[in-house]
Amino acid sequence: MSKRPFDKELFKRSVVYNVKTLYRTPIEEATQHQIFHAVALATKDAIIDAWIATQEQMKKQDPKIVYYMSMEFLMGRALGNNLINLTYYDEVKEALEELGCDLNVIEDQEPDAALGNGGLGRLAACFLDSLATLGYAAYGCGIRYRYGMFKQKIENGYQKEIPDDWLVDGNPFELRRPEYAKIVKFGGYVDVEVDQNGKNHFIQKGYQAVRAIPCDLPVVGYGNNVVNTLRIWDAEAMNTFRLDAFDKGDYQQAVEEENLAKLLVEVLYPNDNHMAGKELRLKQQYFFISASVQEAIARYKRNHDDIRKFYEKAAFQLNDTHPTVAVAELMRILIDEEGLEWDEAWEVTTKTCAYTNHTIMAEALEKWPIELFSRLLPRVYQIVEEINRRFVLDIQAKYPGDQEKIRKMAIIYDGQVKMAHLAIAAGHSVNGVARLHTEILKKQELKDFYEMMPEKFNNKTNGITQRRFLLHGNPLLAQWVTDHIGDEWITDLSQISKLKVYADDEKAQQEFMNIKYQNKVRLAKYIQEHNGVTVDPRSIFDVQVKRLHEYKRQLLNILHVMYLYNKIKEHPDMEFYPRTFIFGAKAAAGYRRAKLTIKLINSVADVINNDASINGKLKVVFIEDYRVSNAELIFAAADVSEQISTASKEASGTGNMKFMLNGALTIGTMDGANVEMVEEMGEENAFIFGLSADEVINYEQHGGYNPMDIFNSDQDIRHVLMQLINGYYAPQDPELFRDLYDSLLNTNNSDRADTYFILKDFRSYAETHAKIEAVYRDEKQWAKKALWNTACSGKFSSDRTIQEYVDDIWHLDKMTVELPKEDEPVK
Ligand code: B1N
Repeated sequence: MSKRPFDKELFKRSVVYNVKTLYRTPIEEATQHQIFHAVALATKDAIIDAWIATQEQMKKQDPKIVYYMSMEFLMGRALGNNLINLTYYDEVKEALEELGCDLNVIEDQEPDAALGNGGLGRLAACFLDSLATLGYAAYGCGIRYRYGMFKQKIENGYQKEIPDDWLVDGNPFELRRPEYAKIVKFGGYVDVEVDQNGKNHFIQKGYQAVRAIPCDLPVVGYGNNVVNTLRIWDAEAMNTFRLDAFDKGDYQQAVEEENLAKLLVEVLYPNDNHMAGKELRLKQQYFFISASVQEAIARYKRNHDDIRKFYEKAAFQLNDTHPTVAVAELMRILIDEEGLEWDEAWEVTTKTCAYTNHTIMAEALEKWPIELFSRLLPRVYQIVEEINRRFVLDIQAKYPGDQEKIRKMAIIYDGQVKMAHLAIAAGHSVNGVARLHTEILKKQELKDFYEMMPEKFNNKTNGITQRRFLLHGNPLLAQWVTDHIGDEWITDLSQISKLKVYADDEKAQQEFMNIKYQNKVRLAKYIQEHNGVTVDPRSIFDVQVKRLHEYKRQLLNILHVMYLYNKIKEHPDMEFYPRTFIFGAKAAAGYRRAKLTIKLINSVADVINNDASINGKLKVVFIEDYRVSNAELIFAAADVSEQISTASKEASGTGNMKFMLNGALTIGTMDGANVEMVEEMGEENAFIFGLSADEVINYEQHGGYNPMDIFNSDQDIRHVLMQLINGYYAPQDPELFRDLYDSLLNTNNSDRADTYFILKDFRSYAETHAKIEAVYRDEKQWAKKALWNTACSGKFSSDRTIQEYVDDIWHLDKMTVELPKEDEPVK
């Protein structure tokens, strides 16, 4: 592969020129923000030839393309990542230094592209990185939300949501492509017209329409000239000319369509693992899916005649059920517009579509009322009805007379359209995201489907990109790794196991922990600047960063901190290794209990951080606005990674892998991908505690757990719980945390008390934390385990995950992209 040498002088000239033309300013007087835009444009120039060359290669080679369909892409910042993958990062850093600029400061000017909530959206972003790096042709298909995930401010300990106006200053990497606009229709009714041959044609009439405009973002592969595309759709009104007061009917319609277009792409729903069931959400889903499916078909038809072979050149991966309307939309286009018979269309659809399940949480299951679904998507609904009718026939053929099976498996039942059932019936593959999760799907949640169609089910354990989460996020460790084993780990993380020989090497251990220390200093500085809290980088950095959800059990963590504080107060002279507990989490705006947990963490932090009597042994920090960009700093600086979900509830987790890669030790339950991490590193190199998934499921199904027994018998726990309702952390309002107390002990609502087994797991958690302290005191032992964790993280690259998707589900062809010689003009 030919790589173009980096032309430093050209790049510098380009930055200076961009500052001048964009802002009419000499670089010496430009703000850091202006320089960011200038550098981003210069970087886009460096990308563009490879982007074009990739498209050329696709035309020439005609590879099969995967369309990764997702409501969320949590990309984070692009500049640093693009420079890393162009392999120009160090050179650009140097070039900018010569211009008197610091690349880190410039990177900090870029707003995160936060078009996602948490793990599901970030996974999509990691997958795009891996697809480009492995040389597979891929489109990410999503929505260009005007406002992404809200910004979080903490005021008086409470979360406040601020709109994320990420596009105010424009997006320098974006390419708007109105020439590929598509029209998407909502509502109205379906007319049947019979042609001369007696064939029925179904025509949607009286609808509202919007224009979908693709906005393309480059996805740069690592050092291979491949640049794929993240295509996010913006919405525009069809026809503003119709805003013509003379024609009353049209005027009304035009205003409504204008409002619809604006509203459709206004904002990302800020719920993780939860379905709000709002009409606008279904509209968003159909909007980007219809546009994406139309585009995929248009692209295919540009150089193929036989639409019956569409699946040979396209794969649709549905990122959870959110894009599932794609199966019906594909059927609609194949039948109504391409003229296929039902059976032909069905074969194409099933061979094209595949579904990934990301959760078993009941509240996340997508179900739409028939009334809403059929009103919004009348023709698509007819098709879903027919898919359901045929699927129910299949069930009956397989299980004659078994009404129960139909009740449990039908796509339409009880007045609702069940999107997971649709996705399973209409795709050729159903996968979970970690081995344990897939087994739970097969044995519990999707048991009936597994029994009927076992061949569809498979596992694809999640992964993360080492390019963002080590090479970019932890440059010191990345360099150290390269110094010891070479740089192949950047594109083949299995190589990182070569570090294992250094686990017992004292020099290596010291260097490793020294890098950790420097990263802790970097994070301490960030915390000082952003929180005004001083933390000691020599203390144990114990970190839980992820969305706030009851099943993730941030409450267990903070209750344990309260317990430790009580111990220190009771025994001021006891041995205690200084610890800093770091939290970062956004709560869904409407999730009251989650927001109250944030308030509790901050209230506990206030009391503990201001108690001079404990000599700084304990600190608690809540990092405001946890997001991809500050996550990179946090993972690099962690000693301990908290992965403490109620076993069976966390489908996989991916933060767990980012910590492991960066040499943090995990305290966790046997849940999600933790199970496979422990398999790689060995149980003696992690801190595992708590109920197993089987035990949790057993309690859920057969009862037998009463948190009151623990409350009555364990006085430390009782002490901590009483502090939730006696004003210890809220003297002005002793009742403030009553709801959290009730959630653990009272069965006054439909839920069992302590739904997430926090009290049940508390003792085991506290004992395991005591072990952490003991091991940390032994510096060599800790260093060895930390280094070992990094060395064992090879499996958890998203490169490995993507290769498995390719081998088992998508069957894509690899591309090699050569750039034209520098003096050759690019087409
Ligand atoms: O998907 C991640 C997993 O690693 C996590 O364990 C899992 O919790 C997460 C509805 C979701 N599952 N479901 C969602 C997000 C948004 C929404 O509106 C559900 N997120 C996950 C990647 O596999």
